Amino acid sequence: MKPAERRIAHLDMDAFYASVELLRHPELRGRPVAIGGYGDPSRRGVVTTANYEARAFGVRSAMPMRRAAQLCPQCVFLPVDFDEYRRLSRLFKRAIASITDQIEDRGIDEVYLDLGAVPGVERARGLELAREIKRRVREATGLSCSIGLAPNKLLAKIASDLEKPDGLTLIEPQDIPARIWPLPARRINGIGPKADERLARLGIRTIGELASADPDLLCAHFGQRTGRWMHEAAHGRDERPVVTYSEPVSRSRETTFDRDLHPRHDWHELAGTLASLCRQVAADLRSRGYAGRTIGVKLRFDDFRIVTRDLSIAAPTADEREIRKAAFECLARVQPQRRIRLIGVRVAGLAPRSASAAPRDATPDAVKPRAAGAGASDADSGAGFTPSLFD
Ligand code: TTP
Ligand code: MG
Ligand code: MG
Repeated sequence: MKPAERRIAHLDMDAFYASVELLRHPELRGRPVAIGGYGDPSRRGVVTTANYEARAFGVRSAMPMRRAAQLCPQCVFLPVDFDEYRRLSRLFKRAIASITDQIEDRGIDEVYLDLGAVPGVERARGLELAREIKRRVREATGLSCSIGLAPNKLLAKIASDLEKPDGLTLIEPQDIPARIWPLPARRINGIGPKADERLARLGIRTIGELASADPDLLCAHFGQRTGRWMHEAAHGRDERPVVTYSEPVSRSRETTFDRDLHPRHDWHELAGTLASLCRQVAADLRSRGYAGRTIGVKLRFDDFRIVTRDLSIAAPTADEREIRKAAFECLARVQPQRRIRLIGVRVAGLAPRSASAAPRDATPDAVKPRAAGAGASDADSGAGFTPSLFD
């Protein structure tokens, strides 16, 4: 099929963690709400997300909680509850799976769908089907989402963000000049802050400016591959297929301490936290049916410097004790010169566990566990999932 004929949707839940919290705290509806850390802005941690009421005050993902409280003193802060977000994530993906199995899982709150072969897609250029998907998601979860419809993933992803929350946006090739070109270059998934800055230095700020830039200039600055890709992307061209299955790369958990810990004097607290993170990662792996060979530890010091150490063991494991043993070996290889602000554990080199050890709650085929939780590596989400991902 020619790319122009495809009908791709990108679906992204609205203010996901915050909306899930509002399901069980309906009394907070209409008030500004931010989710992060312990839910206490006087303690440390960053905002994972905020509802749209809080965003109106400038509260944003990845902002220190304290800063959020300054911007919006009446904001209600709630702690993160990944298990609950994962549960709702499974629910909304299952609701979509009742319509199509052509689902690419892109993280806890978003998916790409290839709607090309779904009955009814021809009606209203796919809008009717997209409305039905939104209806089913809401029915299954009580939550709203935004959908972008386009001939490819690149445009669908940009489109889903254009009318948030509860948006539904169709972008056809002829809409590109009017709707895509005025947007900042950063809206292209894959152009991060660094590339954006380098583009700005070339005088390129919008996607339209990128589209009209000389491809040779782009190649000279960013290399052949990236330069050519930027040129194509700015013209809304993208032929990547919807990939319905992929394995997770790693699982990780990390936590920021309330106060910076002294590596010797606060050893008990440090070791206790590391052990608890190992327990969480092990449980996470087991519930998803994965085991990993490479176990790593990450420390962030009070000067924000990060060190990581990892080691690989002979066979993949999801065993808490084995993970803990390796994690403490990694920790012993760090010579901390400063106080410790954050500690994290990661298990990588994942493989599905043997059939005998398979999880009871296997996810439906179309929604394999990849990136279905916090901390999954997910370059496409653009989210970073800072609270639980190694950078
Ligand atoms: P997003 O889809 O980026 O954001 P969102 O769903 O909260 O809001 P929007 O309506 O703009 O889509 O991320 C999904 C969830 O991932 C979000 O609810 C919380 C989490 N997250 C983090 O933990 N850290 C981050 O830096 C970001 C951006 C998101
Ligand atoms: Mg979202
Ligand atoms: Mg998202």
